[in-house]
Amino acid sequence: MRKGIAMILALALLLGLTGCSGKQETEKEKDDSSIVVGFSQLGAESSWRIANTASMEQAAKDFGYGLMMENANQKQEKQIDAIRSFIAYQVDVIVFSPIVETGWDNVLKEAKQAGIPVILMDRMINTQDDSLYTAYVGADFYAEGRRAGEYLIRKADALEKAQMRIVEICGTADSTPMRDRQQGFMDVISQDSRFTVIDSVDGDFLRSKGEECMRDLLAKYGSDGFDVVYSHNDAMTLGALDVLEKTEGVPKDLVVITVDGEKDAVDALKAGRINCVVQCTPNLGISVMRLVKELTEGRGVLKTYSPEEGAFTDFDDLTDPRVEGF
Ligand code: GYE
Repeated sequence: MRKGIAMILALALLLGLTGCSGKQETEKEKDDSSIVVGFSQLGAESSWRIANTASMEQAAKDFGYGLMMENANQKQEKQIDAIRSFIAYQVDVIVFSPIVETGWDNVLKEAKQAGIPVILMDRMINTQDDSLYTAYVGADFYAEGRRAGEYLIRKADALEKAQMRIVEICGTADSTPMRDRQQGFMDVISQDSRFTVIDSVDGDFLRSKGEECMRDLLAKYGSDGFDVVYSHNDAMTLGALDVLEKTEGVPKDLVVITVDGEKDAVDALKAGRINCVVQCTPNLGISVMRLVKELTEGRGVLKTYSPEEGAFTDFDDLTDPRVEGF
């Protein structure tokens, strides 16, 4: 009899325990998987962007979060629509990569009224009201521009050039990386009388536009009309190189400076087709999801988070295995 009672108790305990731990597990799973992040990606214009999207998807998976992703194909209106749909869906956190800096206040006020925190990923916005976003995760583009300028000074010294004419192929107008990569670069080189930017053209971060810009620049200035190409991303640089390398009379020591660090650009650096690759990492997913976690757990977050970055140049030992692209 006592044995029977003991067995029943043991069984009850066992069931209770399994029941209990089973319940805890489902609750934990539900906790994570019930968090939904609305992510408005701006487009698919470059390898950088594609790697960035993949990083967000992977990180959401790793954290067990649901990811509602909308790709805006380079259209601000589409991003605004996506953000509105995330608000209607009552996602836990909105993440977006603003294609341009201006024009977000209204939709972000709606998000704020709905009590949904907003993380700006990759690019910044221009607003008088900083309370419209909770945090920014992305590169310090101004520092990237400065790195490009500092490289150029070192290169001009090494080549013993008295004058260098620069053409600049810019990223999307009114976007943070375009503005700050330009500003950082100018702040460094404008102190030095050897350098003149003879033209700045809009390449919209697209490879096809990079090609087009280079064709126009060559037509306008001739094949030996400039000494430096400073291009705001690898996609445009690779497009420009396609044209340059088919053109007769381009000086052998033309200096090519690019930003991002995708594999094709780093390979082109190793092959001597590019001189300097300023790095910009697309792998922001983990940092973003960490912030989502902190926010959904009610913890405060830092307003700005920028990853450590550097540059690969033709002054480096390019056989070092750490010299690799994404
Ligand atoms: O450099 C470019 C992309 O915003 C940092 O956008 C990003 C830029 C990147 O299209 O390749």
